[in-house]
Amino acid sequence: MYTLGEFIIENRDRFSYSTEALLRLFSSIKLASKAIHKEVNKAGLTEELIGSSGFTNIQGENQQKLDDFAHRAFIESFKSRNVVCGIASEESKDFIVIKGEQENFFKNQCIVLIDPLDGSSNIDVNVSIGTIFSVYMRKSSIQMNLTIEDFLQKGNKQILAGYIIYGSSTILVYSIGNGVHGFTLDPSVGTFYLSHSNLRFPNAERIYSINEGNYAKFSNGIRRFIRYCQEQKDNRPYTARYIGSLVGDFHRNLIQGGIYIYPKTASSPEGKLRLLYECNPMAFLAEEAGGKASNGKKRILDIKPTKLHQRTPFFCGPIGMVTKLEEFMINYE
Ligand code: AHM
Ligand code: MG
Repeated sequence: MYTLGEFIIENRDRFSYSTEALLRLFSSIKLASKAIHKEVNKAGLTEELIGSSGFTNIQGENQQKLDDFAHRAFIESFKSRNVVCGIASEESKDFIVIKGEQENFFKNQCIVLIDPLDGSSNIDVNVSIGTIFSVYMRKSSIQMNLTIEDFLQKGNKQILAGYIIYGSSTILVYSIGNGVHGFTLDPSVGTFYLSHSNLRFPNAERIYSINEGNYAKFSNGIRRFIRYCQEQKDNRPYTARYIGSLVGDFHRNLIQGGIYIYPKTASSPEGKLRLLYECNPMAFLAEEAGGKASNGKKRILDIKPTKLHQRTPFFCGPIGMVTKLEEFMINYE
């Protein structure tokens, strides 16, 4: 019974910043995720938790009540721990500045990018949803105001990334650059325990995950890759699995061996998923787990962002599968 807190302290050596900062970050993340776990698990019981909040977010998407709850839970949790100076969230047009009580080198130096509740169209139907988070050190001097450039850093500058999946159990998966580790919440005591040590994509290539309903809108290269997935290989084609929740699809593919595919389409010419708080953290985890993440031409972690809510095509999974998909895109576009 190895708790997340104990694990962080014993495995902090790859975290080049302060252990205190790391513990404060996780204190915020654990608290908000437990509050969301509690709400998600009773969502079917009360009208106050399911359905639309009545607002539209910056993406033009209908905000769900739990999207709003999760956004506020994380903001409040980070605000009170003197470690974060700015947050950008899927649910907020602009970044949010947090003024620390005492600003010194390791306090209030972290920038958080977060999708508080991803896959929220699955809330009302009791299917897995998740939180995706990503942390950087601020670039600007602590004497200056935060600027947008503090948030528009390449993914390869992340110091911490992870997700929480609210599924048949609630699991927190993270990396600080020393592998990918998963912790399952025991709700009876409110503690995360180590359950998935050093997660790696298995050698098996088994699954492809894509919204195939968009087939007619895909490029030739993507269509050819889908047909390749459906061909017999070692007596069976790849299995298709897609639940429309990036965290859920990624988590399954990480454990069972599969590729997640969200290409650009005729109606989403830049892709659907957001680079900063969906793709970059997942790409960081994928690489730490021995996999690969690409926009079809370039490593996701090397893309220089230009906008907070920038979108990108996203292909992520075992190296062999992602490389094969890139070849199809080059050869058949
Ligand atoms: P969201 O942030 O509004 O929930 O959208 C992101 C989600 C991802 O979790 C998921 O993989 C994708 O959108 C599903 O999109 P689609 O319904 O077009 O397949
Ligand atoms: Mg999202």
